[in-house]
Amino acid sequence: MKEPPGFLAACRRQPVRCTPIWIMRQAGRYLPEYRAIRSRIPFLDLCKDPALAAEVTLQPVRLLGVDAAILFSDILIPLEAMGVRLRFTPAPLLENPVRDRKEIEALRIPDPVGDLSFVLDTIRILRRELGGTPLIGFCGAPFTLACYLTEGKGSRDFATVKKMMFSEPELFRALMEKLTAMSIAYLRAQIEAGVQAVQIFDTWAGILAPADYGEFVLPHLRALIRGLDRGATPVILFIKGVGGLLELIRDCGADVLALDWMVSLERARRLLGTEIAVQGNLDPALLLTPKPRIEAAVQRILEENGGRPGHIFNLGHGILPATPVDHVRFLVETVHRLSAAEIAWPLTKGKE
Ligand code: 1CP
Repeated sequence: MKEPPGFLAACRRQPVRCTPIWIMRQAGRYLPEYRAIRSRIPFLDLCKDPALAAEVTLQPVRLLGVDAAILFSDILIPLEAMGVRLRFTPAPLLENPVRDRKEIEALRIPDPVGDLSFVLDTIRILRRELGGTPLIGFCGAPFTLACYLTEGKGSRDFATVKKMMFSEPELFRALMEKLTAMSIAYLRAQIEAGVQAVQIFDTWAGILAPADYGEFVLPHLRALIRGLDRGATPVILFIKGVGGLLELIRDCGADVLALDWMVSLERARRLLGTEIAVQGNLDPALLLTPKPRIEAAVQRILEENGGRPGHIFNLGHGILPATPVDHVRFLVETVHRLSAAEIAWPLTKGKE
């Protein structure tokens, strides 16, 4: 589709001509082209139709000029293959939540090639269609999947999983180990099918105290990343509310840490050191504001990064459905323009 824009180079902390950008939830309801397809087909059916899933994955690449595509699917999709009855309304609803030993033991570990072939077929179509634009695969992290599995739906505090974690740690561990094994097989299959980076969404891990995160969750995340046997494929980790976990997370094995807007890029960089790249971290609500406000926010984030290699621009969480498409296009163009000027400046200066 176009020149390799430096997304993979930035994941590896190599120098780039300008800061690459993609957007969490970049395919979705704010795009009229997505809504047109969704009006004809339920969400789950869309995820299972490789031609259509590939089409909605490509929409933001074509319409916005982002520097990477993310596979169109959902973190909860593999849970269905584990035996969970799943519905989207569009919020997810799990009809048979998993809360006791019998229910955990009944969860099966899917064979991605047999049970999730529609995901792998979508990846193969996309690699043909995308040309030089890299494709990101993904999965939910074991803790975030456990949140939905035990609660049966979204929640503000996910008290069910916390209660299990604190009062029945052996049971919780059995669940986490099963989800880790499933995620390793699933991401390995995605990499084999052609994704060029993977993002692990541990969206809800930020609701834990750092000590509890370190004791109950981090060992499983490390095992997942270690188990990928991924060669050069970069791993990005996203946690909403990661600011309190930075020191714990820096050695988890991920190549890139995705940051939300509640932590400054400058502080995160200081605490993380130079061995890990960062992604982020615009507040998605800023895309609802006039363009000069968006431009100023981009400038501030680039300044906070201070020209360090290994920065991928993104939002701090998913794009809001009310976002004007024109503002997203402006964001992509602004990140490219301002970062190119900033990166070129020291290079030119050095030559004088
Ligand atoms: O009506 C519709 O079209 C369904 C809305 C929708 C969409 C577009 C859902 C239901 N999921 C998705 C796609 C999706 N979900 C993608 C691929 C698209 C892209 O990024 O461009 C990805 C990567 C996800 C990941 C996902 N799903 C996460 C982790 C990321 C995050 O935002 O924190 C989570 C927590 C989910 C669960 C989920 N699925 C759908 C919804 C509305 C939710 C959130 C539920 C909640 O608030 O708890």
